[in-house]
Amino acid sequence: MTTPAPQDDVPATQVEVGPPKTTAAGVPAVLVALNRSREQMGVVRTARTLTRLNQAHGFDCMGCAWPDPRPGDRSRAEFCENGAKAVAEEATVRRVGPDFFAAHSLQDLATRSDYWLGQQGRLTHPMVRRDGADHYTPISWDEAFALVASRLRALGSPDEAVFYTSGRASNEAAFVYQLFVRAFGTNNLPDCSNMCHESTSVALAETIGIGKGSVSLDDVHQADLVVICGQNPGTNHPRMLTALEKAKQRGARILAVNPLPEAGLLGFRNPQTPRGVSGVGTTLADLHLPIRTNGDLALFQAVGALLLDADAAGGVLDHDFVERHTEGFEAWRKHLAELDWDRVLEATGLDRAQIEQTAAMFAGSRRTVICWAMGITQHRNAVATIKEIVNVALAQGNIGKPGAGLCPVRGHSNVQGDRTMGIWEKLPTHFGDALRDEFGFEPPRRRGLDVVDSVRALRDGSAKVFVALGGNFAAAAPDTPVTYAALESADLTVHVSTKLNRSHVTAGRTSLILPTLGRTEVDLQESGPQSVSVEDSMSAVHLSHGPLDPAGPLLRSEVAIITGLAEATLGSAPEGSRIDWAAMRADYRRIREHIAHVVPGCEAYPEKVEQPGGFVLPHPPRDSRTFETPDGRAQFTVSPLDVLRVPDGHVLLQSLRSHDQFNTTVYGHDDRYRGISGGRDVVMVHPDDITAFGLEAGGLVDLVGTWEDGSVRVVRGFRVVPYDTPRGCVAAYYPEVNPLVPLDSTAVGSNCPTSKSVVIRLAPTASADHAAVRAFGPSPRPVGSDDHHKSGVQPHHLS
Ligand SMILES: Nc1nc2c(c(=O)[nH]1)N[C@H]1C(S)=C(S)[C@@H](COP(=O)(O)OP(=O)(O)OC[C@H]3O[C@@H](n4cnc5c(=O)[nH]c(N)nc54)[C@H](O)[C@@H]3O)O[C@H]1N2
Ligand SMILES: Nc1nc2c(c(=O)[nH]1)N[C@H]1C(S)=C(S)[C@@H](COP(=O)(O)OP(=O)(O)OC[C@H]3O[C@@H](n4cnc5c(=O)[nH]c(N)nc54)[C@H](O)[C@@H]3O)O[C@H]1N2
Ligand SMILES: [Mo]
Repeated sequence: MTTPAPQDDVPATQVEVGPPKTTAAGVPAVLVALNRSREQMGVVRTARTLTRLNQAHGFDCMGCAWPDPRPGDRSRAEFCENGAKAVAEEATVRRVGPDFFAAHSLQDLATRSDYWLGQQGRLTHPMVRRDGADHYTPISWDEAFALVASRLRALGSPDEAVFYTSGRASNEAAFVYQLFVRAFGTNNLPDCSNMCHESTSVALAETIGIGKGSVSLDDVHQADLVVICGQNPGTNHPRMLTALEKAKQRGARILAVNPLPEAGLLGFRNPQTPRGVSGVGTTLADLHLPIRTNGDLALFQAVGALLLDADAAGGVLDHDFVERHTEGFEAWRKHLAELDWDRVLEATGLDRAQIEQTAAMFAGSRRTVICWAMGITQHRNAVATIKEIVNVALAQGNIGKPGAGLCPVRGHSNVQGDRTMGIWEKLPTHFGDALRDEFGFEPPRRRGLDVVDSVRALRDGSAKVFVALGGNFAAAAPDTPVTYAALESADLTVHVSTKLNRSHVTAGRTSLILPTLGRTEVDLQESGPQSVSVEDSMSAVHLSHGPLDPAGPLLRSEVAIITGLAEATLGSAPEGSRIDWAAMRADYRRIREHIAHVVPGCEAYPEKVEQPGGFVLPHPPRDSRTFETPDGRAQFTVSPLDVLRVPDGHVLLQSLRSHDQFNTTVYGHDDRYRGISGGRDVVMVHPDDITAFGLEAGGLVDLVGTWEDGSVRVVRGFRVVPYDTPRGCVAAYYPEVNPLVPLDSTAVGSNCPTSKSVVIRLAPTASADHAAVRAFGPSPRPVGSDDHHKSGVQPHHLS
């Protein structure tokens, strides 16, 4: 049976709406950060923690993957409001131990909101839910390891187990995890990347021969033009604003491509400069294109076409680069010569003048950096869109030179490192060979399951065990009721976690919670305190050392837990192999030595990573304009232009992050920059659409998703907020609307769920008839949450 719907326990406050902000950060950001830190940690712990955040001898922020400046260039407070919140969540003094689980049955926990679960504090004891029991009860580490081992060994095939990773895991943890999983015999290594930048990895590998961005922080500072597409840096990568401010002060122009006028794109008050503190901000975007959701493929084709036209007079494209380093230019040129402008305007919702102005900005720049994030990657046409971005960059030679390049901005602080370390359902041949040579076993070569395929396999019973190294699979994955049911049908679920979350209460028949150290904590092993290494969005790798005492005496590090599971499952030295789990656990340098032998670009890894500030991994296009594609050239590609049309009466929903959350961890109920506070069950709609659909600002609506196979999905009781979003495009928060994202709706080529383009309609909530709505399927929306939302939405004017 599927877990009942969680109750939304937001206090009975009203959702309040004020004008959205036009600048990000400033002093309020610092105050919010310090208050949140003091609430969770107290004054002393706050000081100890925040002064070590992102410093050369401190720990790496577990917030986003934006890079740190070089050691000498760092400020004394090298963190942001949201980094401080992330730290406070982990370094909190609140605790969840056996008493807590004795007091709360699974049934009870399942009715709590994600916010409530997260606010209970750090997990302190290994806990087990025995076959079908009502409660989690304590279990010893040895018994927990033995239990997992016996279930894994009893499977008909190693492919009946799935091993998920979230992007906070360190390089050392990720490396031993993939080693364990492959020594066990499967490549079922789905990770959060599959829902995040997978489209980027696929598109870039195909076109430039490596799935990572090609810029350094200096390149951003030195650019003539920085383009920011489908990204909300003010909330999700606040330290990026400092880099943008620097670029701006050197004369760069900034182009923001986003359906929403996000505060962090428009302006920035740097709280670390006297100017910013006194309220003087830097205007960031010179041009904001309020693009229709999903219109970016068309936009970049149009920009390409205009650049080709303008180049007729010479000087716009870099023909020398194109000739020396690329393939496919002619086909691309021919394709764009036939561009259908009517469809471009329909897809983008922009007018031709706006697109011409955009193309002129590209044409006038010798050094362009193009940044993107989830607004680009989570669409059906995401891979094609990113390839089109690459076309435009290649045509102007904007790769492998100072001040220019491709800049996918990663999410989780070590998501890029985890992939470098081999967390991937597709094992590259050279990586498999290197594992074999280093450790003396033959790894499986079959392709494993990604996130979407893992949900299917669990749902269909072909996978029976689910292990997660961090993250919150239940809440992060699409099609919530399907995902819940998939996890609950597993024979065993195992979660290596720091905090309680939805995945623990959508438990398999037997379920384990294994509490682990976070990055803020001292990790003491046999050889002494350990550090771990992480890779940021710009391929810089460095060490991180936690300063705080662990949240409890029983906690174990991720490396200790994984090696413990591996020993119990495979024996201390798996037959015929040269794997020494105990030695790696005792001294993580041993893991780094293996990394040096196995992972490309990591020669002399232990030494290089110990240098102050670490080192930067090789990136052939960035370093030497070398493209490791089959023909050794960067590839222009041709993608058909597509227009996402929605049926009459429908709108396109994007699911995004509020300013007060980290993915599925909800910090609070305020989205300060967007002027929305007191609740998260809101849907942002253009005022004319509110009128056109006969709705009321502040009224309650159900979001009803319709998918091409005829299935219908519903979440209920969302408050309508008038917002400056393009007509026909609405926005609501993730994970609340994940039930609307169909499991089968994924990006072509990357299988990334289409979380930014979901076709829905808005239906006024019929307060009486909950049963009828719920008949569409188990919805995780609370029944009766309507009373939490009194009216009180004041429409605000569009800028
Ligand atoms: N504080 C905080 N920091 C975080 C996170 C967090 O939750 N909280 N999450 C981390 C993770 S894992 C990630 S992946 C990143 C996410 O960072 P972002 O990608 O910035 O996150 P989203 O909130 O999903 O925002 C997507 C942006 O894309 C825009 N958008 C939506 N659809 C389209 C479209 O079709 N075209 C264009 N051009 N724009 C579009 C939206 O309006 C929004 O501004 O942040 C990381 N950092
Ligand atoms: N609709 C919709 N769905 C989305 C998205 C979207 O934009 N819209 N975004 C997608 C994206 S970009 C991503 S990255 C995924 C995120 O998916 P996940 O990475 O799976 O989710 P998180 O919310 O980041 O995971 C939070 C949990 O991680 C655990 N944790 C925190 N720190 C540590 C640690 O140091 N070690 C361990 N072992 N555990 C730790 C805590 O228990 C916490 O509850 O969601 C995806 N889902
Ligand atoms: Mo992400």
